[in-house]
Amino acid sequence: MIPSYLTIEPSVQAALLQHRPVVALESTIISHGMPYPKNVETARAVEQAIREQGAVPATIAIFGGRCHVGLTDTELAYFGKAKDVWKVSLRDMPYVISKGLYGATTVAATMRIASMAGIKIFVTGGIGGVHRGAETSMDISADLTEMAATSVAVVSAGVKSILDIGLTLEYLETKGIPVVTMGQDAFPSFYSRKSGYASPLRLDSPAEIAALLDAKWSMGLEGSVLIANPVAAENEMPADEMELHIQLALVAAAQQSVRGKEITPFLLKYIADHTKGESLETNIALIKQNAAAGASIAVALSNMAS
Ligand code: PSU
Ligand code: MN
Repeated sequence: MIPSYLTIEPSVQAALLQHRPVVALESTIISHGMPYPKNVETARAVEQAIREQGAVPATIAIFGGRCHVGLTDTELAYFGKAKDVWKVSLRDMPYVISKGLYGATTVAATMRIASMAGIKIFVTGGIGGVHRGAETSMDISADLTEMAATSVAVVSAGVKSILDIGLTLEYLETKGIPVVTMGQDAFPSFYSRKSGYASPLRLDSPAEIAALLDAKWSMGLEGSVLIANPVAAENEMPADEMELHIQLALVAAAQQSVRGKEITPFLLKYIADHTKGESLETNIALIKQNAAAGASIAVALSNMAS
């Protein structure tokens, strides 16, 4: 029985019923993460990259008082253009659902809705985490607490250095969330293949990652696994150049008293605007690479079950 607050698109529902691989995608990246029309082009290309690996994409968003798992092309295009879309983390879900508003789901909200639908693998660009200065601001993303609770694996290009990467890794350890980097020892920092931190774990193949997920969940260890997929060398941006833009973005955020849920979108937009779109190209490349990686893991996981 599908609950009344959930709408599952027919191709996604068919795949789930037949235990075929499905990959969830977030919608904040479409409505708040990239400018139109690149956002819609990217969302379509990401879905295509998942299909090419033999999995079914399910972009997740909220509208009409329901959580939608899998969007039609028209719905996806609407999210790309609309100005009145809420950024929805867990806290905002009941409000946006009860008011029938349009909501783009963050990592936390997307994971929870994916879990309601029975999807185990979720692909994004970068997760939220412990912010720089969190020791006084207490700004820790609900993405991390959600990852502690919900058994959906997250594929990302690591953690963006707008956050405190060291504290984010500590928090993930405290919450018992395995952090695995694909194919290298260094933990990546989204735009760059390195972060200055070693990855707590390394695995090199989708089959090994699927085996880790199966081991975790079959032991009843609830919660996520953070799978870091480093951006390809030809698409990476120099870490020291990014650090300069991040420092300037943080100063601007402080001067303009940006707070709460607005901070992450503000920092991301500032950096995109001040790197002349170069960071946007890296962003698009890495999300497609993550989609292919996540789909291969979903395929390997569904092969284990059969
Ligand atoms: N980090 C990125 N790109 C993103 C986000 C974070 O590099 O698009 C978005 C994701 O939707 C993530 C959310 O779940 O921001 C985290 O927001 P907050 O820090 O307010 O929890
Ligand atoms: Mn926050």
